Amino acid sequence: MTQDDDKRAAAEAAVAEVQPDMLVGLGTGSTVRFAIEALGRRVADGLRVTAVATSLDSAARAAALGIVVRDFAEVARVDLTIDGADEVDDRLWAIKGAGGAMLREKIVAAASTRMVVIADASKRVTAIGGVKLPVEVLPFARGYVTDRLAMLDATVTVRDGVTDNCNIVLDARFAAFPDAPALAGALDATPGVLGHGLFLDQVDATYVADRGIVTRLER
Ligand code: ABF
Repeated sequence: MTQDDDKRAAAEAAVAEVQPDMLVGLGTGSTVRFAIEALGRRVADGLRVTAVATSLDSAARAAALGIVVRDFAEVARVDLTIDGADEVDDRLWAIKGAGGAMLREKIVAAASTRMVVIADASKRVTAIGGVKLPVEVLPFARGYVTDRLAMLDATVTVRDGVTDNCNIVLDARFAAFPDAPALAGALDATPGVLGHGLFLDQVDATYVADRGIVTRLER
């Protein structure tokens, strides 16, 4: 049983939730790729659904499998979103954004009636905060936001390249992870911060696979 087997098992368990005529939100990352493949198989078998994607990569992968991908700008509500995470704990708090798609992921999650996170067991932690926190920033605000993060005791690395939204990502490493709701509030209130990888209220359920056993946790 490999890590990919567990990613696939978690993904397939979540895709089993998809019902006919749903508008499905597709997250981003290697675990979600298994979900897109599983959904593609169900569509090939006759399931009628449409999708929106949180990244250009996921949109292209879904379209290549015959899944109808709609422009999210034309959409107000999504029925079910399936996304990955970098860390998730049993409070259903997650850190996302290693793939750089967290801003679109959070918008799609907010629009979703239900949002589920899929992961292999390596992502499950006692309490989130061990990985770097990605922060999407307007390039104009790079110096200001870097300074604000330093004042929150973070060591900041500027990621190479830009996001699908043409913004930059600052990866913030905290020696001691702060109180997550307070940190999310501080980031949300910082001009120039467009999004960040703390997902504290968005996740309705997790599917975590460990050596082939999938455990679902509900909020
Ligand atoms: C997205 O992809 C992210 O929010 C998260 O950073 C990442 C997880 O990717 P993977 O499944 O490849 O670990 O879901």
